[in-house]
Amino acid sequence: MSVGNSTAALNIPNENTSDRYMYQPEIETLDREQLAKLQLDRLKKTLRHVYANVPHYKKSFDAAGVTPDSLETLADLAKFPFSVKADLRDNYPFGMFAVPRKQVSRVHASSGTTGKPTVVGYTKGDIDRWAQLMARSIACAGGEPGDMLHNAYGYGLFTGGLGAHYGAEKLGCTVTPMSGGNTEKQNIVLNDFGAEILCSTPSFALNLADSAEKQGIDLQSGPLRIGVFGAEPWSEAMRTELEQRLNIKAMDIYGLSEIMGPGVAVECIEGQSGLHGWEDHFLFEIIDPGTQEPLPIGETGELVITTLTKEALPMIRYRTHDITKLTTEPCVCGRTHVRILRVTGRNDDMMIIRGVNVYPSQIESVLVGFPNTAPHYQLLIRREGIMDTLDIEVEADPDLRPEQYAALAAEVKHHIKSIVGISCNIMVKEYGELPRSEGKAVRVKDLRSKQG
Ligand code: DLL
Repeated sequence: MSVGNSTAALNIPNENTSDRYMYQPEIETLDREQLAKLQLDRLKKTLRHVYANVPHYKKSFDAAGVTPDSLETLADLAKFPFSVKADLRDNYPFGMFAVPRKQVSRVHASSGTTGKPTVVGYTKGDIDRWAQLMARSIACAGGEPGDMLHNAYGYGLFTGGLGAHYGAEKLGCTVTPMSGGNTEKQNIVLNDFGAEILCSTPSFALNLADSAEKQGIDLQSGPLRIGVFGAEPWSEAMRTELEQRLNIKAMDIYGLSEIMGPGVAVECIEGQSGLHGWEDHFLFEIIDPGTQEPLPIGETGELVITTLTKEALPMIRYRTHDITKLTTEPCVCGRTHVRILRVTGRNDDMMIIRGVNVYPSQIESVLVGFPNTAPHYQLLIRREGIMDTLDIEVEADPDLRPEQYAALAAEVKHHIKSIVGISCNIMVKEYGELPRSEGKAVRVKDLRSKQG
């Protein structure tokens, strides 16, 4: 690993990058052919590792008629079976681990909505590589050694808190391990400690911005300069809102516990246009979720990820259910790693309203920044006969009078119809009436099952 911050040390052709920091420049700018060679080598090792050590993979490879030797090129990966969240549940808690439990130095878990959690594990080496990737991600998002970093991702079984924490320390930041919740106290600490970077979900960052105004804390003119926001879908409209409200650059970071946690992909501060997926550690594919066939670069579909360096919990062709597309177009920052465009949502979060497919983030793009509304909303799905209906609760600006709500509702309804293409009912709420996010926001309330 080498760390450099001069153009000469980085050897990056793009002048825009001359004054900024890259954590592992020699890897981040590796030529794509060499990157593919590295991936092939690591993929072969990973396939051998899982086939020898995880009964689930032995069984599923055998059933598909493949062995690790069936892979000669990266394209051969398409012959291998997918893995899904249910595989982790079926092998609960540690059955998917590829090393003896005693070699696992940490576990995390995602709570899920029902039943048992999904458990993930890391060897000491996995933890170290994760910290490196998070350090790389924070640097890519514009963070630098010495920065004061306020970490409001939840600590505990959720990967956000500890994942960001280890990475930030590795980069050389000063970390405040706040975890989620306690909005007012967070603002006091954020302000008094002079945080320069805020790590949180975008919805919680908005909650902090709102609360700061009420507390009389001026975050706008403080040293805060970057937000590293992820763990939930968010829109460009929300980015603009957060950038203006906090006077920062708001950067998108992506990850999932099954693959590692935060730091699988992140936007670069130079481009803010798609998240660099760290291809020396992960292999990204896009598939058609219906036919399950791989799609060419540039087409929209479901993101599938294979880990290339994980020891405790390698995942082969893991179906994320996240919908996005990839691009290998050169990026202004000089990094060569593939960019994953903003994840619009999960295909299991997609709503079908009177036959039209819609993601919550599409609705968010209309609501956030809409004149006279506050950027707080909730979507309620109900069933009328065989039709699903959507009610949108959105808050009015604090200075709007209740007699103006009906006109606002009509206006929002019209815009949702013309931009997203669905008919819905708009319920304008008073400012502060809707619940505020303490971590991952709950945007959709599905009331269909309760209706019987
Ligand atoms: O949310 C890990 C994480 C922590 C990522 C902190 C970024 C920052 P899980 O709880 O397992 O892990 O949830 C993973 O959250 O499959 C996506 O559906 C969603 N998600 C995560 N990041 C983004 C993002 C963490 N930037 C699931 N945009 C993923 C959209 C995201 N969705």
